Amino acid sequence: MTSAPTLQPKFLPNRHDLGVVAVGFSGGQTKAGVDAAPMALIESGLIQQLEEDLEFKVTYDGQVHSYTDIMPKDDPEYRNMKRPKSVSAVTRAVSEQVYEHASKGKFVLTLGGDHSIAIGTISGTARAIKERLGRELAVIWVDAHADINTPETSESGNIHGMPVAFLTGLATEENEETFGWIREDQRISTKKLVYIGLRDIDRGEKKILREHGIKAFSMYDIDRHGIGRVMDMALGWIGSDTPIHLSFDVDALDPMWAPSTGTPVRGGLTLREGDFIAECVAETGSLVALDLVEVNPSLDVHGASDTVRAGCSIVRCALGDTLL
Ligand SMILES: [Mn+2]
Repeated sequence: MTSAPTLQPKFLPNRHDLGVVAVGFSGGQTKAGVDAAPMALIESGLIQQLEEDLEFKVTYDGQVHSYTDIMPKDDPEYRNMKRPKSVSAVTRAVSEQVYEHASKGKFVLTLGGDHSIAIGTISGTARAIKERLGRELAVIWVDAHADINTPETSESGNIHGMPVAFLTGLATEENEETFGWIREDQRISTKKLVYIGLRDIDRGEKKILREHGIKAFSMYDIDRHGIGRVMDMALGWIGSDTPIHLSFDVDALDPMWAPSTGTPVRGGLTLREGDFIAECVAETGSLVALDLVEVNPSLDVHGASDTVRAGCSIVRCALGDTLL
């Protein structure tokens, strides 16, 4: 049983206003099906639960965007990136969609899609928060992977492994058509970024994390300290006066709980640890935006409904649902 949260958000004028963006995009990686996630989440009743149980006033245009009209016909590999123009065009459009809600002071929920779309969501939130409040945005990235490869360090060339590099300016581009559209006010600082749940990091990424002193809590830290202590440390690092964007990759959960995802890695978060992370971030009152990405209902069809349910639960927890 769910009930409406009573907490007043610190950085949003009205706790009831929620903008939803449904991004049916899979071009940041090679497996089909992740574009069907928004519909699967919505069909399982997610938006209805947010409206009826959590008393949100939801602004949603009623469509899962596929961006076919802006997809370039010709999109060869460039700097080792696969489909660079497509991902750039889509994330640029997503950035505008998210900004549209965030600039009006709404909480923004984005349902993906693969994790490349976070280039759009976080750039949109960062820009709106800077304009509206003159503050920097913090990002909590919950994931099995760090997604911080530059085009040059990436082994696969899949852009869903690079969003954090573009968002922090570790990877840059001049050309508008290939992420050159990302401006300074749309970026985040490596000092305001915190990872939770990491367990599959590429060699180049390890070097980047170390060299830039990026705060990261791997599964080792969760085993050592417990998820409660890890959340205290993660939120302590960000501080209580900074708006937070939570980008939640469902592959952070152990495949036992969320098997239907493109790059599952064993040894992950339990279902409760995933919900607990979202609950703790919600309790701060600082959360202004949430992404839920990488649910792929076509992979491990037997586990698809479990994965969708886990995703819905994380969203409800981040939006203030509590057990009691
Ligand atoms: Mn990811």
